Amino acid sequence: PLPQVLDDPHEVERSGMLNMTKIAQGGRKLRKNWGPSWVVLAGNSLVFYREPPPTAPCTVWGPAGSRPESSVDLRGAALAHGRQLSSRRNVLHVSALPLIPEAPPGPRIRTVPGHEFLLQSDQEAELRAWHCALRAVIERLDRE
Ligand code: I3S
Repeated sequence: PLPQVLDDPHEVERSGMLNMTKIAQGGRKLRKNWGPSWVVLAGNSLVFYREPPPTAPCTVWGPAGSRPESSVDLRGAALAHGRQLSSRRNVLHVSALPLIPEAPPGPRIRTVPGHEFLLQSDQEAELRAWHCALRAVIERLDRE
């Protein structure tokens, strides 16, 4: 059967399995808890699911009807290397506000306490591709 794409106007720009840990929530530091996550980049959102969709092609959202574990708005998000924050290799540090669908568009303040995640892959090329894709989206949103 064809994978069911969730009802969303945005096209998925990138999706895949990454190791992920949230390190702060609402500006409050959290204890690390690394685990695999199905990560979806679409529109202005970065969405994390506990599980990939059943057929796991590279262009769909999480399992149909499943709730994301977390999602953030990439408008005003910050991206940095995570090497100071982890002993793992190929780590990316993402800071962003939680996604609020009703939030009005417009510039965000970068220092608002938000969520912070570390994303990691043992494959350097994979993490680099995520870094490029996220940077491109954040830069595009900054110009909007
Ligand atoms: O930044 P930290 O505290 O060195 O992160 C490590 C710890 O969270 C550790 O768990 P404990 O909470 O039981 O100490 C994790 O198992 C490690 O993976 C964390 O470090 P890395 O370097 O893997 O991000």
